[in-house]
Amino acid sequence: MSSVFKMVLDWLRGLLFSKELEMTIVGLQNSGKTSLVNALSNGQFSESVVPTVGFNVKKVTKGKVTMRLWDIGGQPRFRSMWERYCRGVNAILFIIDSADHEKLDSAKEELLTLLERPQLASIPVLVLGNKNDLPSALKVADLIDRLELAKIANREVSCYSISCQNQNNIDITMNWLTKRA
Ligand SMILES: Nc1nc2c(ncn2[C@@H]2O[C@H](COP(=O)(O)OP(=O)(O)OP(=O)(O)O)[C@@H](O)[C@H]2O)c(=O)[nH]1
Ligand SMILES: [Mg+2]
Repeated sequence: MSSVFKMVLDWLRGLLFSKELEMTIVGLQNSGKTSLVNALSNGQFSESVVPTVGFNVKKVTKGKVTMRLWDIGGQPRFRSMWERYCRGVNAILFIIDSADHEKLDSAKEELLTLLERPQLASIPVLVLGNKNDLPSALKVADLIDRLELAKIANREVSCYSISCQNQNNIDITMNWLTKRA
């Protein structure tokens, strides 16, 4: 009897305290969006991830918080979908390959264009400079400068330097996400 009571209590507790969040991950192709989902969900890394066609969605639970992570393809043909999948979410994650200097301007342009969309006003944004295990990766302060993140007004913007390959700063990324609850 007491175990049934405990089950009911746990169920009620779950109903009262659990939170569900929706997050969308965007960024240019090859930046590491799918790798980030893997790093957050099971800590696994692969060098041969298949490029995302369309989108994937994965549920990740941390404590009382369940996050539904929308991982959208980054190739040009999928970018027109980004805005639609970012509407109404608790946070937008924008991933950048911080070691791919040639693509930084293009990444910045895509980020600013997305954030100009009125439908996405005031949604918090986390910019992640991925691949910091590579020697040519930009430091976080340089990334903030280069992307002119300080100029973004009227929304919360954070920026971390991470590596999905060696799990660097995946813990603080997870903390940032769960704090949206
Ligand atoms: N060195 C290094 N390579 C990484 C890291 N994260 C991802 N990669 C590699 O970068 C490549 C692209 O990773 P994906 O996760 O498929 O990138 P994506 O942003 O999902 O790409 P699309 O689905 O095409 O938009 C893969 O070869 C990964 O192994 C990292 O932290 N360090
Ligand atoms: Mg992908």
